[in-house]
Amino acid sequence: MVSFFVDSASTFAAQIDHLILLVAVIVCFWFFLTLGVFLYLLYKFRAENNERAMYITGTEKKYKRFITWPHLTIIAFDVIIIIFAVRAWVTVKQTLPKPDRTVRIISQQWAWTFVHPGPDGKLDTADDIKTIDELHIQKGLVYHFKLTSKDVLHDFSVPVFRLKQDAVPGRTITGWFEATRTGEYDIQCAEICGIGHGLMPARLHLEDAADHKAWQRNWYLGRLHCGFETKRDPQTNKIMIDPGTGKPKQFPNKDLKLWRSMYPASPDACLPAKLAEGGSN
Ligand SMILES: [Cu+2]
Repeated sequence: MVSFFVDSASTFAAQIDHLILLVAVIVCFWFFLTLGVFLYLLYKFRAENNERAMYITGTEKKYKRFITWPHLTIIAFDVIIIIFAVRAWVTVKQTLPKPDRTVRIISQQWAWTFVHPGPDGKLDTADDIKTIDELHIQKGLVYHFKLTSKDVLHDFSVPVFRLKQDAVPGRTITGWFEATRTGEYDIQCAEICGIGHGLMPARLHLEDAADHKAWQRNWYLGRLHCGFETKRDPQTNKIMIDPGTGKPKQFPNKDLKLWRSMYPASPDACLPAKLAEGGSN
């Protein structure tokens, strides 16, 4: 029922949805029953019937059942909810299935930085892909995330995954998810983290294997330019000039070698992305 309002895109989303539905059904049932009894009593003991209210001191045992039985019923239904809640908690927070990929998520006032494993599938290697406010996930793979904060408390919230996790400065929190569909969805910060809290959304791109690969490839193409880059003087912070030509000095782009090793069969990285992809521009 919840997925009628928000798409469900993780392996554990259904379990959370069932829990929400269970709570809603139990609460609605008792709410309407209580309301019905209340309205019935209002009608039955209305003024024109001229019934007098009874004065109950609380010392007579037989009247205590009106308190005891509702109490016991509430506890019984609480236990049912707790059983299902603990099961969901164990799945989402306490179980950590073996990961196919790991991503690093860094929160700060007021943006998300995502470090993805590059084409080698491993984090903390030379081909890692770093993005701001944009997370790319391959459908059908188990991901671990390593969540940190650079400044204050944030909360990594992905409604379609039914996942929320606080980010705590000084701690690296590991969690997991597995996407079950493709599409583009919201990521939010769910912890008031300062004046820009409302301006801290990000986009989640769920892709199949081919699209995910294409994104990695395009990301590198977009960065390589012509295989050369300018550099700033570390002392003056000015762009370094070639004294011979008077123009900015060109340094070989450090990503070029990496690109060639990863995509040996691809068109030359010096071409603009559209040309290399076979476009007309
Ligand atoms: Cu935040």
